[in-house]
Amino acid sequence: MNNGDMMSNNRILRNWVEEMAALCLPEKIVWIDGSDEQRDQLRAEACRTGEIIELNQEILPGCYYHRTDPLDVARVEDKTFICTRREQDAGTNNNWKNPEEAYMEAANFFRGSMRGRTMYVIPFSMGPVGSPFSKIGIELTDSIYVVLNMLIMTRAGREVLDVLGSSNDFTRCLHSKADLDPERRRILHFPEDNTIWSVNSGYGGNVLLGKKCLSLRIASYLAKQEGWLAEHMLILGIEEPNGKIDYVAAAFPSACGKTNLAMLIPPEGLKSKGYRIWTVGDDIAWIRPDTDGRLWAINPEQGFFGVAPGTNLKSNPNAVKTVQANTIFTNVVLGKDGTVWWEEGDGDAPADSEDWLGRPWHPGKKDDKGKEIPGAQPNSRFTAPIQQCPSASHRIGHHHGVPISAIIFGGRRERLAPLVYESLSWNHGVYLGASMASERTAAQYGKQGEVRRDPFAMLPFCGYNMADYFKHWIQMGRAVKNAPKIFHVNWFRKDDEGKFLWPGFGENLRVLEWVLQRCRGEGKAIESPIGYLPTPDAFDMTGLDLPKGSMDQLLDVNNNDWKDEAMSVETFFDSLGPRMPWEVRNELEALKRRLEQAK
Ligand code: GTP
Ligand code: SPV
Ligand code: MN
Repeated sequence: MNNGDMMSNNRILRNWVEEMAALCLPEKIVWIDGSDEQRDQLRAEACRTGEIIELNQEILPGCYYHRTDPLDVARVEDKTFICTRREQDAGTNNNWKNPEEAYMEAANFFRGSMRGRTMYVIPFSMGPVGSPFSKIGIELTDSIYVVLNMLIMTRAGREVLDVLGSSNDFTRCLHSKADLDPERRRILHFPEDNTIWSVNSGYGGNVLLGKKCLSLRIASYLAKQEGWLAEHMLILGIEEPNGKIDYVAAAFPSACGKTNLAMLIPPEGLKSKGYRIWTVGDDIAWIRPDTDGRLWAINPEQGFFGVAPGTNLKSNPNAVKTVQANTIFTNVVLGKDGTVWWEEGDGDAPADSEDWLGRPWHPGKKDDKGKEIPGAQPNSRFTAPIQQCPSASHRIGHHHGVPISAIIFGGRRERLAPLVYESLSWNHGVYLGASMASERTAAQYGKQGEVRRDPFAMLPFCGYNMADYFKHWIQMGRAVKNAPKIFHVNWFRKDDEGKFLWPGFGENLRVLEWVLQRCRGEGKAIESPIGYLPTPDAFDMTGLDLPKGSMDQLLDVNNNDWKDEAMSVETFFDSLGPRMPWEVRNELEALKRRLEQAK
């Protein structure tokens, strides 16, 4: 069976689907049309096979549950490759494979991998269908879970094929779960062929190929050539009492607060000023210079794939409201009553439940060594439509996106980085992005808590040489007349007892308020060696009492620590190879000089 005849007469597309089917040998091929009927059929079929579990439809209408393989719970950076003809084009930031060798090896893993299964053909648009900002991809997959997620995360179905017409301009995305063998797992990108191959995984970023693979790795490569930016950034609008909305874009590494900031609720003390927050995106921004000399951004996605643990009515009420319907929950606790739960969620865990591994579980359950067993996998997630978010912006579907007033970089730093500071210039702002670092979280494999450099939060996502990417950012600054100001934030600084100094979440609006003041040429600041720092009285603290001395600690810049930091940044820049742009090096030298002078 193949319903392709009814869907598209694009010969190039049809031939490619046939060719990939000849490799993977599915029993049948089904094209995804985007209809509710087809989605309902797929849900029913996946429930029959146990691929997903229907949740309590009275409490959670349209919601389903999925468990991944226990060894398949996050992106796999060591199995992710950029396959360019020349190794230096991938850069030291990427694992590299020769394209021919990569295709050949993976073809062995794909050969016959869909035997007895269905191959689904998902036509999807990243960005509003038909917008000049948007890109089309076609994902072939043997996973209904992937299809159902892609239907939430992207605009998928027949209308995308109508826009594609007979064109060759689409990203070829091939995915097979195969047998989920971690050793034979490969996430391969061929930017020179506009192609992605992913095999032996069934988890999020590895397999929802429109997300990190297309919208960041492939898109960043295209953006460099076409003169725009594909970034790991949230986009949010801040509406002021006078009705004016300013939009900011912010890059934080995985699991460092993008989803939370994107849908923050103004804290009590600031509410009376009449602020409203509008969510445009929580993970990815495509940014283009426009004729007005400003940068404009769209969110290419139309859903959230958000971290579940820690999401509750206090930390992120908008997220809690978003996931009440039409949501897929992955690797959380499953109650016998068909509800879900996760660590630091709302209320008590269901008394009778199973953990993410399917074992009987109750809160406080301990292992042999007396250690508490978490019920939800730390990187467990929800997939939910952005339109269900109470703060969803009415501009999400706009073909032209929103104008960006400020760009913010940030990371998870227990020490060193102050709550917020402002760059001295665009190039200095590029330096702030280039020198970003953060403590590792559950979204990555590897030792958690360890500080690693993660420039622009793009280390795992830049589809080409990072040094060339820095240069591209420098050039973008020259290309726009009214470039946004660039800031750095750190919500995660701790005191000597290891407690967070800043309450974070909704309170972060106080910092954003200062950021916007600075963009208008207002806001109190002093010049420090690392950039403009707010004065301790610069924030509106109505309704928030910080312990005495906290603000000083939050804004402290320790010269010796920063000198060490500069040395560590230098080592990192050296590791990126000979293409490091002189402008970024220059910013590092200037920082060292300023630190020296300040003593
Ligand atoms: P990805 O989806 O992996 O790209 O992550 P993300 O950047 O969207 O991270 P998310 O907003 O899901 O936050 C991840 C974790 O950071 C959660 O455990 C949050 O509770 C925590 N977090 C978010 N914002 C803050 C904050 O302002 N302060 C503190 N202390 N923790 C925060
Ligand atoms: C991230 O890790 O930055 C995510 C989750 O947003 S995933 O889609 O799995 O990459
Ligand atoms: Mn992310």
